Amino acid sequence: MNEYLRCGRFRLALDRPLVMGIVNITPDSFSDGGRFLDPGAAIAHARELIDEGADILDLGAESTRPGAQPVSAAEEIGRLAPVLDALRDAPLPVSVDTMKPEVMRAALDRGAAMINDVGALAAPGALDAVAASGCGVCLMHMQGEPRTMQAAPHYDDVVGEVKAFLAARVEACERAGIERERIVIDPGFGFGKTVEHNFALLRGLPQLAQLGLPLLAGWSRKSSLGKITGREPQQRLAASLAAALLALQRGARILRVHDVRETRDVIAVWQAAEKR
Ligand code: HH2
Repeated sequence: MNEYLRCGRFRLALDRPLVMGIVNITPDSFSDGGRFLDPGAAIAHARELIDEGADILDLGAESTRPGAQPVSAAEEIGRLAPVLDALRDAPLPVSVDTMKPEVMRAALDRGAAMINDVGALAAPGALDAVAASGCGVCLMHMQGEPRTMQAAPHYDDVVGEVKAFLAARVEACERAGIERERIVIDPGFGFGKTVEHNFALLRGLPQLAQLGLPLLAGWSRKSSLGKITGREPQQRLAASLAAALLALQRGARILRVHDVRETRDVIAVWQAAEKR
């Protein structure tokens, strides 16, 4: 694996796990919808996550929760723009969680250093939008699309299929001129997956790590954790931290989370145990 991840003007060392803090500028995200739709609230939350020790911020302006309704590119850009402008000189890379090439280009023009695409740059023009800049990119696996993905997810071999998909998308990136040192891969916990699929993928992280790229894990407050604990999204912190630790132990190198400070403590314990 590369020793660092290149995200625009940033180079993030990969010798210790990184925390990606989530800022959802949406009315309908599954765990914090509406809390940060106002730009001032989103900017304040972003600054709080930086103070808590985030290594990357991930701004999302369209919810991808199961059943979410799509948002237009103009609406997404309108939500992102004031927050990106306020974070232009932030001391860390700002990522934008979007599937739309138009939004990617607008975000990169406004200083975003990374694109996080739950569609793995499959939309026409997405590979080119990312290739044209020096930004980092997260390629995530999803079966289906958010509106319907949890209806009846099916795999014969979930780990093998997700691994083959990610390998193919990495190859497509490289063909388009996106260097490996800019790429992160993510199995997409909760995206067209049952509870069993998600835990099979958690156990299978070492196989995905064989692709030789940094692995991102996004378990924070997800519904599989709700199903096994019986808790609502706001009460899933302990379960999220347990999942984060299990993901670290199996090779995840970037944790995408709502609760940055608490996740940093998990990493500190893991590092002490691993002597890293
Ligand atoms: N999960 C969510 C959104 N984006 N991106 C990556 N790479 N990996 C993930 O696991 C992932 C993601 C869903 O979480 P959240 O942003 O909190 O919710 P919503 O999509 O409802 O805004």
